[in-house]
Amino acid sequence: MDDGAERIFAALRDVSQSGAPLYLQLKKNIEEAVKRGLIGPGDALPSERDIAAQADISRVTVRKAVQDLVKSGVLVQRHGSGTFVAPRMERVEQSLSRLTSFTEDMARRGMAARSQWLDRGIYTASPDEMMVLGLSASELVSRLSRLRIADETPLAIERATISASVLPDPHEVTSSLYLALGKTGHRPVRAVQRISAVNLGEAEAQLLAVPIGSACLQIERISYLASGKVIEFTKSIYRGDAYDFVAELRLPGPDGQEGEAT
Ligand code: 16G
Repeated sequence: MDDGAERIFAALRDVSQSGAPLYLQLKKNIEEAVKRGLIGPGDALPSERDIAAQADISRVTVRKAVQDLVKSGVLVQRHGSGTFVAPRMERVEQSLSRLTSFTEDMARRGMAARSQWLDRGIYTASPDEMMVLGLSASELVSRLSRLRIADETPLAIERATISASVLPDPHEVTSSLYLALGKTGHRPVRAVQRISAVNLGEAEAQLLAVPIGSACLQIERISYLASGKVIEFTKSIYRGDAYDFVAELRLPGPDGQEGEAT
């Protein structure tokens, strides 16, 4: 047994029969072990069976404690490889002056970007989509909803809508929406972004692997072609503990126009 597992077991052994329900005691012990640094970010938790044997409690009790800790963001579960202490988030600094894609932003930072598809299909446009994209009631849209992941950490949920006349088959988008739009000459050249603060509900918190109610940034991006036509309407939720959006501000010139670059 390695050192890490030995230390964790030491912290788990004193789950006793007294007082609070056993799963709550185990949960508290694991939380304490993380807080005291006995197990650090990214460390693997021993298997359910080993914890149950060491603490002399049932596997159902262990599962309940672990599931609660996954829900509250202390632990993360990776299918097929086990349960780990949640990695400490390196904050991503994102400029608000460049129109880039998630894939490009992550590549620039040397991070591997991937997406988990939440929805991808053709729909009739909602009133909001009709208004923003300038469509009539009979027109269709391609909707693409993705959990955006960098280096295996979920960072954002993005729900993009593109007119179906521009993107008739949303399955043409594989890794990057902007790459797919660029192939048909529809990559946006300008965008307006609105950022507001919200607290996460249960479903979104689970997808982003953070506690329910966590602070996050809700972003609405409306992107334009050079012709001035709106091409993209995307509503996103970005993790508040992961992102800093940075804007450069300049003094206005004497005529109230934007100042010269220095
Ligand atoms: C960015 C954009 C999003 C765009 C996506 C395309 C924000 C808030 N959002 O994440 O509007 O759809 O990039 O990324 O910046 P992709 O080309 O990698 O699919």
